[in-house]
Amino acid sequence: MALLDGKTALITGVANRWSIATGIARAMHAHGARLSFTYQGERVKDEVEKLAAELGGAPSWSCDVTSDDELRRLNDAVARELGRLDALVHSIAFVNKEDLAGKVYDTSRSGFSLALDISSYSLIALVSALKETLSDGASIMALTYLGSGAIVPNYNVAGIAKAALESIVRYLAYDLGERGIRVNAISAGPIKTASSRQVKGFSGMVDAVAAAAPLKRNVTADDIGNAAVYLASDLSSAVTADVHFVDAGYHAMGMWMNA
Ligand code: 0WD
Repeated sequence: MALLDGKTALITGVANRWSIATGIARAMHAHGARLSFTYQGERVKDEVEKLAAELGGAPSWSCDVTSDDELRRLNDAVARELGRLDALVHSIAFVNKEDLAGKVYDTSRSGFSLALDISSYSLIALVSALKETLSDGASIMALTYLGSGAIVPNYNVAGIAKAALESIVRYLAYDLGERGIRVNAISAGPIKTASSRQVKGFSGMVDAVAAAAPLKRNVTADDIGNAAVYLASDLSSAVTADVHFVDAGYHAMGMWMNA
């Protein structure tokens, strides 16, 4: 069943084929959505254009979320090419590598600002730029992680940025609710990607989740893609301001034993 027939979607944060955004794009395409992409500069342009060509010849545009000019141009391009936007996927984060190890109290002022600008404020910036092009009833989703509300060693300022992001999701859901626009977060379990590998000890986190989670496995970008289809579709028509865990149930564990 194609759940997204007739819907348009803009997907941010594809860096390569392992990106969570790539799994989301594939699932949305399989469900009939008309896709479009942004990429962060020339470094990832080719990868994104290759994926866009595979998924229905989707248009893609350069958009560094720290640039208000690029965000403005993005809205013009989306309005011109797609007319209106029914789904927006925020799958962007950045933290200096030295801030993904050691002590949070060693985080520099500039490292903190950069992390929160790119990983949290960017959702506000994107929504602000695209608000006229988002259709009434559209669905917005952002990728988050358990480290927002609980201590995950070495996740550090990335967790602080995710706490801000989840709060932004709730306030945007309130602001946009009068237009029937829904805003949610997907809290994904750990997946090996270019970004996550920057977290010190990440492989150990992946192994710990598979051992402890109720489903006894890790999640994949395809698992996240399926949840994203649900959130973009009319099946989730009354779901907003929520953090939806797609982590094989790991978030619900209070204690586990090796027995
Ligand atoms: O375990 C994981 N991989 C999890 C990731 C668990 C739970 C949540 N997440 C989140 C991340 O925090 C992020 O919000 O999912 C989102 C996507 O992350 P990903 O798929 O794990 O990582 P990756 O494939 O690296 O994509 C993130 C991309 C960047 O990739 P690179 O590797 O090039 O830094 O975010 C984009 C960029 O493409 N990005 C930007 N886009 C626009 N403007 C910017 C920017 N300034 N900075 C980074």
